[in-house]
Amino acid sequence: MRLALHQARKGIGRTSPNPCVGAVVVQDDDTVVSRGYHKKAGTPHAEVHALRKAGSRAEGATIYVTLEPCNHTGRTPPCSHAVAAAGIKRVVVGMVDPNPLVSGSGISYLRKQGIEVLSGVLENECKEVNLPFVKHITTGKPFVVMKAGMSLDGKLSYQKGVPGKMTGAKSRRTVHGLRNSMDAILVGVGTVIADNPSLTTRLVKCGRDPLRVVLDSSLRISSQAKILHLDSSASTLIFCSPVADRDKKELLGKMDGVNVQSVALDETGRGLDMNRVLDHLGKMGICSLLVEGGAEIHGSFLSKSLVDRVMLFVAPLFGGSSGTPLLSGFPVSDNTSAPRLQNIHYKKCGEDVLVRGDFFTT
Ligand code: AOF
Ligand code: ZN
Repeated sequence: MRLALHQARKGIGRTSPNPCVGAVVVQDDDTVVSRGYHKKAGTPHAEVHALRKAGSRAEGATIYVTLEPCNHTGRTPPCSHAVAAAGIKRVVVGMVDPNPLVSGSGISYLRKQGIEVLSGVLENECKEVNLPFVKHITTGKPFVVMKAGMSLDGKLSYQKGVPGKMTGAKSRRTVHGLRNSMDAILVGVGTVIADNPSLTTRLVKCGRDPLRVVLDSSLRISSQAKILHLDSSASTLIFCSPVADRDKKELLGKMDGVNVQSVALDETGRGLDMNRVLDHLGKMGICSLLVEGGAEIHGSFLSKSLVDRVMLFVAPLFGGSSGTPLLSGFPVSDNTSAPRLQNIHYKKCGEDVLVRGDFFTT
């Protein structure tokens, strides 16, 4: 199953809205016959790749697969049938498929064919690989990761509205790797105006730029902003309010690789309705979203409990009192009401410390 997980991870950030799945065919004497992984939605599933490579050597063998084999005809035929037809004797499954079209039916089909099935092997590791798929298939919304690079005193910059480096080179490379694993990156227009970021994966070998999303209710973005002029296959999607300037909306919408989408305001009437933004992205097949700030965006995602995972890169320096804090518009009154992370990991990242934790339990 570890080998199958290694296969599955090769697809991270490339398979949405489908899962990342790995499969390994093994003979009785523990010889690995073949491996396969799911590469892209609409193409053959992991099991099919592994079975095709195995050919007649699948007869009487065990297949290890990180996700229960599907049992329905989607864009591809059911893998449960392919597994049975190949003469597989035993199926070892990492996790049950949360897709309502499958959800245990693949396993019961195989058992009915007289095939031995063992499920739940390295289940947590298998779930970790597919957190975006699980969130998306069960809620229609993407898995949201809040990411920030900050000082020891929780500052994103030294002076408000002026970009300033906090974290080191290793953290920046790690962030580019993280972007490469996500379907979309979201920032507020304040960040675009202050930092003029590219939001690319340029520090990653063979990186793929995710969709860039900007929340800009009154379309303050400059048509010269870098993210609107990148030589990249990924596009930029701007969410604005229904009353945003029509001429500006039309002008931006005509730019190459730029789309503008209006979305209703939230109940305060001041910000865009984040739930609708997430639903819209989910409908586009975006399963994972990296929220990169700034302070208002982080504050509003946290206050609405829309964050699934937090990744904070903390630099060993003080940002000082004139800088932008990590959060804005999100007062916390006491310890009991403070959002508290679970499943916490601490990792050194060059001179910085990466703090990672979740707001969900699996
Ligand atoms: C994949 N790759 O390796 C496995 C999947 O439209 P289809 O036919 O590609 O079916 C997609 C569903 O199949 C997906 O939502 C998941 O429930 C199941 N398993 N999908 O793309 C795979 N094993
Ligand atoms: Zn399948």
